[in-house]
Amino acid sequence: MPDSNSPLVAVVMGSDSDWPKIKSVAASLEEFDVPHEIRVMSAHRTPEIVRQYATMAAARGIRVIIAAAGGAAHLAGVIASHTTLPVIGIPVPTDVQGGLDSLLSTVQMPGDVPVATVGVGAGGARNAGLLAVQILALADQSLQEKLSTFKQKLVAKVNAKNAALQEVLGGNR
Ligand code: RP5
Repeated sequence: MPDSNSPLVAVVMGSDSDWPKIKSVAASLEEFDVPHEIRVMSAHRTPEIVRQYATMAAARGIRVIIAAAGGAAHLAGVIASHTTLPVIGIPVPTDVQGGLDSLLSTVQMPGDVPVATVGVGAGGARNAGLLAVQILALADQSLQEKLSTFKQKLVAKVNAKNAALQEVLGGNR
């Protein structure tokens, strides 16, 4: 039986080489105090581990799975094939046009097996964490309140940037 400290979000990636490119996913989960676990597993190199992990995740109390992979990026799709949990895919940047290979192989899922794919790179990884928080917030009032505060801070942040730019422009634009 999962306890209150049990991870609600699983972050998995195809290789440890992905971690430096996607670690902003963990920062966004930590910002909202969402318990999570982080694992390396590969759809191609450890297919049986991936199958078992995806199959057991819901019973372990996981509510959202975030899967990052690069190149022939099949990890998110394979996980989605083994679970009814929502799966968010992070395409990891590569040398092929910045990660276009990862993006297309993550996003172009066949009908019936959805993977909510975010953008390539650090912004996408951050959004994956935030999207997981938003999914959890549907059934968690305190997370909803934290998200409202987060949105208000965004407005204040952009307003401050606008004010700073107006200073630089000297009121001439
Ligand atoms: C993918 O292959 C991984 O997600 C990684 O992006 C890529 C390369 O892996 P390594 O060769 O660096 O282990 O499965």
